[in-house]
Amino acid sequence: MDRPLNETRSVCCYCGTGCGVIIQSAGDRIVGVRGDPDHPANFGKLCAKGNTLHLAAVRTGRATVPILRESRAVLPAPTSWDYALDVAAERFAAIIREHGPDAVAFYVSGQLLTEDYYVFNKLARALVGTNNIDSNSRLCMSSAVAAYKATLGSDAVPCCYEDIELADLLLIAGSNTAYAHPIVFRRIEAAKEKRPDLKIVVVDPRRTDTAAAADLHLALAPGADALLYSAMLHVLLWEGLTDPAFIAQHTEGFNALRSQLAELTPGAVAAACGVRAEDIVAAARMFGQAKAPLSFWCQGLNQSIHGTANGAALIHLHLATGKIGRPGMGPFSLTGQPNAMGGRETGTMANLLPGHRNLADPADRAELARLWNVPALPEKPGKTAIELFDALTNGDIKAIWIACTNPAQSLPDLAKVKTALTHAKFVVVQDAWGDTETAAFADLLLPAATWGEKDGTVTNSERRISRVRAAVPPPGAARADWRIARDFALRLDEKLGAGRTAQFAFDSPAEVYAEYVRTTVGRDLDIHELSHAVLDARGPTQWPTGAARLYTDHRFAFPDGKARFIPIDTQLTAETPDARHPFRLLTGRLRDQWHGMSRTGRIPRLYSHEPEPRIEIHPADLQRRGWIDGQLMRVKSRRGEIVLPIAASEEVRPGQAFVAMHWGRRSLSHDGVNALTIPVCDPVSKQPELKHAALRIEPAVLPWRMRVLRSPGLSAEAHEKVIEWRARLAPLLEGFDYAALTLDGRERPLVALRVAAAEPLAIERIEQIADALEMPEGVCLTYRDPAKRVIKRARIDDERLTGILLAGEDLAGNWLRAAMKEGVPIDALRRWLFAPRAEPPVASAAPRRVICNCLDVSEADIQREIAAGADLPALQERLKCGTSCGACVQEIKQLLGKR
Ligand SMILES: Nc1nc2c(c(=O)[nH]1)N[C@H]1C(S)=C(S)[C@@H](COP(=O)(O)OP(=O)(O)OC[C@H]3O[C@@H](n4cnc5c(=O)[nH]c(N)nc54)[C@H](O)[C@@H]3O)O[C@H]1N2
Ligand SMILES: Nc1nc2c(c(=O)[nH]1)N[C@H]1C(S)=C(S)[C@@H](COP(=O)(O)OP(=O)(O)OC[C@H]3O[C@@H](n4cnc5c(=O)[nH]c(N)nc54)[C@H](O)[C@@H]3O)O[C@H]1N2
Ligand code: SF4
Ligand SMILES: [Mo]
Repeated sequence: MDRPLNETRSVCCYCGTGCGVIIQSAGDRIVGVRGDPDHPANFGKLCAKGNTLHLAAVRTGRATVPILRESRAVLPAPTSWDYALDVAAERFAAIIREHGPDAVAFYVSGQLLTEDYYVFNKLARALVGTNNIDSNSRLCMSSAVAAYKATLGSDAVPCCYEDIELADLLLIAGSNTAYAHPIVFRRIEAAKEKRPDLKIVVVDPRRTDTAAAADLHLALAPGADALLYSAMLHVLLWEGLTDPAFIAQHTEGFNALRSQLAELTPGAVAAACGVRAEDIVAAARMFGQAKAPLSFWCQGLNQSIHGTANGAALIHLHLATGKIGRPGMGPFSLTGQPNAMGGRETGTMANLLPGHRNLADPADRAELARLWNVPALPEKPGKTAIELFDALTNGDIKAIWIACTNPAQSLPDLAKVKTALTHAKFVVVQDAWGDTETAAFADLLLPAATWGEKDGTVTNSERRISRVRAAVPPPGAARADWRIARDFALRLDEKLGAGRTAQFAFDSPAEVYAEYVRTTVGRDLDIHELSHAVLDARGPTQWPTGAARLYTDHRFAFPDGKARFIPIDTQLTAETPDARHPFRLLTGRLRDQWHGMSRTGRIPRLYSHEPEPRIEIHPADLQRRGWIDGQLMRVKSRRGEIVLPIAASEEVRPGQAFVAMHWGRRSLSHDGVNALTIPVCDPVSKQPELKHAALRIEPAVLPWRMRVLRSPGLSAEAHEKVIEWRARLAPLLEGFDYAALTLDGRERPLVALRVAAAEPLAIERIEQIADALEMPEGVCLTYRDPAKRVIKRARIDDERLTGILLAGEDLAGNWLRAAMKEGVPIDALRRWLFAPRAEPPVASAAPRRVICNCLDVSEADIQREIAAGADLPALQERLKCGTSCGACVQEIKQLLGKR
């Protein structure tokens, strides 16, 4: 009998949009999710990632017990929490005693809850006595933090989502909102539809879905943002579109900047910016003439060697025109992770302290020491992410505690990161999943509870604090992050004899929160009257309590109340392409995948929009060099080399190459794009330039091919089964010249492996893969051609094809994949199974690219209706595509545009 459904209000654990969700559970299982109609971030809408959250509630791959590797000579083995935490405390205490507190470090994450952050932060500073606590927000928001602090005096987003409806110009800079903040983008689309005179300017080197929706797209040269916005400001000045009274009354530093701007005319910078001078002038006029300009920015600006200047140059436009602090206007940094904001508020970065305090400020340190009831807090600056991993390599830091982030996939120059993790004396990894790239380096792997199992709070991009609630208990022995940090603190305190037990006497996340809010008293983010109970009663609330917008009186957060203009760095990128490395790499996100894919990578349907890893290059570059679509390429930077199939794309310009950040060691035989990226940072924000590098691209000669597909067909356990197969295959990718492991399908999910090699694979390796997929020779149809070294094998269950292995010749791979996903009866396929034919023998088996993921509508279906004369409403009526989350509407419009 079906158990009744419980419904629990919580928040989506992906992007900083912060959509409210309602989790549906039966017993201890999460079975569904829907948008929370009452949540002001999304009013019930969810994107494809949010809509499928419940499908990640699988067991395979979850970390469920602590796993300890007693020494590097022995294999890791399961252990108890008591023993695990004891060993961890002993190892940390020994290192602290011998080498001092700065010999250990904590590397945490924008995906932790506020309560988790607070305990980790207190543990590092008030117990260990080190400021070596940094967060993956260093890779993400730290340039935005630095830009806000340098210009407005505090790290506070002054705007709110409602401003989208009130703005008359949207300047979207270095943000692919359509993919990365889909529900914000829905709101932008709705505003534009309602008020077609709302102008949209997008600044992005690539013609993204976001750029395609713009009135003006400035496809700027990578790294040229600070230059571009400064040239726009030059035009504003020249054309009298600034507000001199506002500048005089409410700002400092304009005269110094003005002399720098004098030379930055549109004509002088157009070539470096890669855009026409007229377009710079047009964008400036649109900004200057707008009554309410609203600027969004994200990683295209932040992940740069001058990310701080990029953000500041954008904020300057608002300050020089006085267009800030009123409805519909202002500089709005979109937060990446669900609680990067909470990390900033609780001061969980090397240079910050809780309650928007600064480590460098002695008064701030003293005040916090008082609140924490400790004599003093450490003064020496802590190491930021990149520095921290360098210090592991050179031995300055010997032990690291990594929580809720996967640095062996997400940091730049991974060869270096892996050396660092190997050099470290003791690596603790606290993760919800046990099979991440970083977990492979763990001496101690601690199983963490995750979305749907945790209780606490998060803050979204518009400073809105929401309650996160548990719907089910965590699996096995997994525990909430705040609790793991607390339990470790108590044990470490014992080993160090520090006498700080009272400081960690929290019994619930509500208690942690109660203490945290006391650190905000009198600060710009004062929320001292909030508590879990108050938030439960009031619902999602903005800080400072209830304020929709900041700086409405035009008093900024510097002591004199005046905002600042700062000097602008106009270098483009750390690395400039040259004859040896002529291509410019750009990196970024896909619509339906999240970071290292530890969650989305287990959901077959989320692969359908971008089925496989690839490097996108402009068709003109392919033509010029005689490369063909799909060909495997060696992609090299000064730091590493990877192999990827090439894909022609008009989204990039000639000379550019785009690779998504998501594909790592569990999807590929190599580390993915961060094998190539450069660990050079912005000098102020210390954020690395993850977006850019110079590349060399050349054909990879790997003529031997293998394709393996396996599906459990239709069954209740089908999903769990494919991810189990995927988990068995992932460790086997190591050592292939090229291998890509992906999922696909919906009702009939499948796992797909593609291999390319210089030489035919040894038969034992082929058998190893077949065994992992339960396809040994005995249960399969087999075909062999020893002369050509071809082996083919098919598994058939219930009159359907459930497995196929094509080694040595894989022409039929595509249509067999389609046939398998659709469950085409084997009789229609049998005589073609082992035939080398690229075309499907049956019509329904054509490869299918899905555009609308919610309602499973393919590009072919849409093209067919378009050919029959359908417009957007007709498509939505007939196929229902784009009527659920709406993320594909932009792409459908592009297909309509090509008609
Ligand atoms: N689907 C999905 N959504 C996500 C995430 C995810 O993994 N998947 N992650 C979340 C997180 S943590 C973050 S930080 C955000 C990131 O959100 P975004 O920053 O919007 O996403 P990205 O694709 O990383 O980069 C945005 C754009 O910057 C452009 N760009 C590259 N170089 C430059 C440049 O020099 N100047 C300008 N102006 N633009 C440039 C790229 O072409 C890209 O289109 O997304 C969040 N949302
Ligand atoms: N080339 C390139 N590299 C990039 C970027 C880029 O644009 N280009 N973007 C950068 C940016 S902006 C970001 S934010 C980073 C993201 O990089 P990461 O932080 O490495 O990304 P995730 O894969 O989200 O890692 C989160 C980890 O936490 C685990 N986890 C999930 N929920 C929980 C939980 O509740 N508790 C615990 N303890 N663990 C949990 C997940 O399994 C996963 O392993 O990548 C950066 N790297
Ligand atoms: S936009 Fe999508 S990924 Fe972001 S919070 Fe909302 S549902 Fe989650
Ligand atoms: Mo991020």
